[in-house]
Formats: sequence, structure tokens, C-alpha cells
Amino acid sequence: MAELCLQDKALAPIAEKVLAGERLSFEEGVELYRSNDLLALGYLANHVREKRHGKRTYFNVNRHINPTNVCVASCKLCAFGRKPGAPGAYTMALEEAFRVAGEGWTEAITEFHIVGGLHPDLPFQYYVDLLRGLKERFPRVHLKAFTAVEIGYYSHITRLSVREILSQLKDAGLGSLPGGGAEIFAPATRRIICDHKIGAHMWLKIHRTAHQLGLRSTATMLYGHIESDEDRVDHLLQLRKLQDETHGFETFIPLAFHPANTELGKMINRSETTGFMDLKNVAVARLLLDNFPHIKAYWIMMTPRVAQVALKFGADDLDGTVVEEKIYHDAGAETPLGMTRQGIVRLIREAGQEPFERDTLYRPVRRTETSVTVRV
Ligand code: V47
Repeated sequence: MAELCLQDKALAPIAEKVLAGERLSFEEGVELYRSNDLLALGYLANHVREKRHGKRTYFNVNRHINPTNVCVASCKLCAFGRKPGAPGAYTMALEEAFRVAGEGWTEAITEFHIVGGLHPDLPFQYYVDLLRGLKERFPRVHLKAFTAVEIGYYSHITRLSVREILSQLKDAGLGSLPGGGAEIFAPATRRIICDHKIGAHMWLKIHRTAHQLGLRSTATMLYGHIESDEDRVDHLLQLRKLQDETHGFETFIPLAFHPANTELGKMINRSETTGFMDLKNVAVARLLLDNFPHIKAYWIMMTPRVAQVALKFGADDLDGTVVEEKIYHDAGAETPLGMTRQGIVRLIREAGQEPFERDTLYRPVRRTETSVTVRV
């Protein structure tokens, strides 16, 4: 404790617990969010991060693919979804999706991150064929695809169980689930920001089922809109509880709300989150989610500058090359659409840390001039 100078004395008992490796309670989580002693939060979160990972910072070379933005839901938080036939609405034919997947191939991508809208007319078979076709063309690329919200929708339109949907997608090449659609679990807030989405119970059930089928997944939380400190802590502790049960989550990613072009942005008339809030969310997540191996700084959402600093506030993973991002850029993000491998490595090195290229399952990726291998 000698190195830690607390400005907020209320943090002292929590700091003792963190340094002793003890689990924090709901009330202590709220206390962390209420505190403005950002450097103390960062010190404690970095302590936990370094105990787990030392100076190692993970990153991956991935590509996002959004096969359609047509969506039957009208979530107030979203600027990406379009109604059928509306200006800017698009749906990729399978061949087009395969072509898009191959663009930017020089970076030797190890992961496709695939999410899209809830399309009213595409049959479930489209998604099965999409995965199967990608796997045939890019057999070594991991397919991280479809948020729990999309999985729930496929179950709804086919009347098949979640387990059956996930099993069919797994057979077609699904490797893991991304963490989108979690937003905020607290029902009163969730009803306002995304009343058309599945509820918390269903989101958690889908991830639980995926874990039972041997799939790994990630989890997210959307902050910086109308949620309270209690909502955030409740969200994180529900994730922690499921992780105690399944140990299937690899990573947690705090996502900052981008208000431009969204109904919610108009309602709350608030600008984007600040660096202070972004760093606090990374640090508190690292402190509360004691059973999550990784905390990711998603530079697209928090800017490369803040994401780099987040590596000293609890984050151990910097996502990713991305190549072409749509969800945040439709909501006004001014970050680039993607970053090179070298750009990511530079951010990590200049933070005094050691870049470690991983695949989706955190296995090391080794590159030579002509080949890329994943050590299993
Ligand atoms: O679920 C949508 C969010 C998520 C907005 O799993 C918005 O590794 C801010 O989940 N402002 C999709 N956020 C992205 C996502 C993700 C990103 C990176 C890595 C991983 C992972 C997952 O984006 C949605 C929603 O929470 N979102 N609209 C908006 N206006």
C-alpha cells in the first residue's frame, strides 16, 4: 500500500481487499463508480492486470463484416439499423460477403467478426451458408459471429431452440460468440434504450448455452447514456455470476455510447463520453470482474489515444485491425475505420508494454514473411 496515495479515503477498505485478492461487493462497486480518484482506480486495476498478465498486451488481426443493416428492431441507441428499402439499407448476397471478407487480406486476418441486423426476410439458412462458405474459402480464420440478440431472433423465426440454432451454426463453422447486445441488463433502463431486444435473462441464457456447447464468448456493457452507477454494477455482477458458473467468457469490453444519429442521443441531448469516464469504466470492470481473464480496450469506440492509456487502467487487450467498422461510424465515431498491425504494435510498445498477437481464443499467433500459424 506504500505506493498508493489515495485522494479518496473512502477507497481505503476497497484497496485493501483488491490488494489481498478478495472479491468486491455490489456496494463496493457503486463506491468505485462514485469515486473521482481516477489514479487510485487505475493503480488498483493495473495491479490486478499486471498480476494476471504482466506487461503483456494482447491484440488480434481481425476484420469486421456486417452482412446486412436491415433490422426489424428500432432500438433507440442504434444508428446502424435501417428499415427495408430505407435510404442506406443494404443486404449482401453471399458471394458479396465472401468477396468483402477477402478484402485487405495482406494483413493475414485470423478472425472474422460478423454481426448484422435482424432481417425480416433472410432465412436462417442464409447465416448457415454464410459461415459454411467463409469456412470453405478461409479455413484457418476463426468465425466469431452473431450476437445473442441475433441468435435469439433466429430461434424466434425458425421456432428452433437456442441450443439447436447454436449447434447448427457450430456445425457450419461458428467458433465463438461476440459480446454485443448486452447493453445494460437493468430492465427499466433496457426498456428505454433498446426495448425491441431480448431481455437480460435471454442474453445470459444464450451465452450459457453457447458455453455448454463448448463455444467461448465475450461480454459487453454499453455506458454513457441514461444508466445509473447501480445499473452498471448490477450488469457487471450478473456477468460475474454467469462466469462463475460456466467460465466461458474470454473477455469483457466496455462500450461507450455514441449519440449521433440515434433516437436516444436526441432524447438525452448528451455528447459523447469523456476520457475520464471511459478510463473509469475500464478500471471498475477490471476490479469487479475478478473471474474474467481479459478486459478489452476497443480503440474504435474510445479512440486510439484513450485506448492506449486504458492499457494502464486495467485493459490487457487492444482490439483489433477491424478494417471496416460500421456500427460506431454510423453513430458519429470519428476514429479511422481500421488500423494496421504495425499501428497497434506501436500503441502497445509506446505504453511500455509487450505486444502479443493472439487468435480469438488467445493462442499465440506466429508470423513469418510468408506464413501465419496459430500454436494450439
Ligand atoms: O451491441 C450500437 C453497440 C455493439 C451504438 O465481442 C453502440 O469482441 C455505441 O458488441 N453507440 C456491437 N455503441 C459491437 C460489439 C463489439 C465490438 C467490439 C468487440 C466485440 C467483441 C463486440 O455496439 C452493440 C451495442 O452495444 N452500439 N449502437 C451506439 N450508437
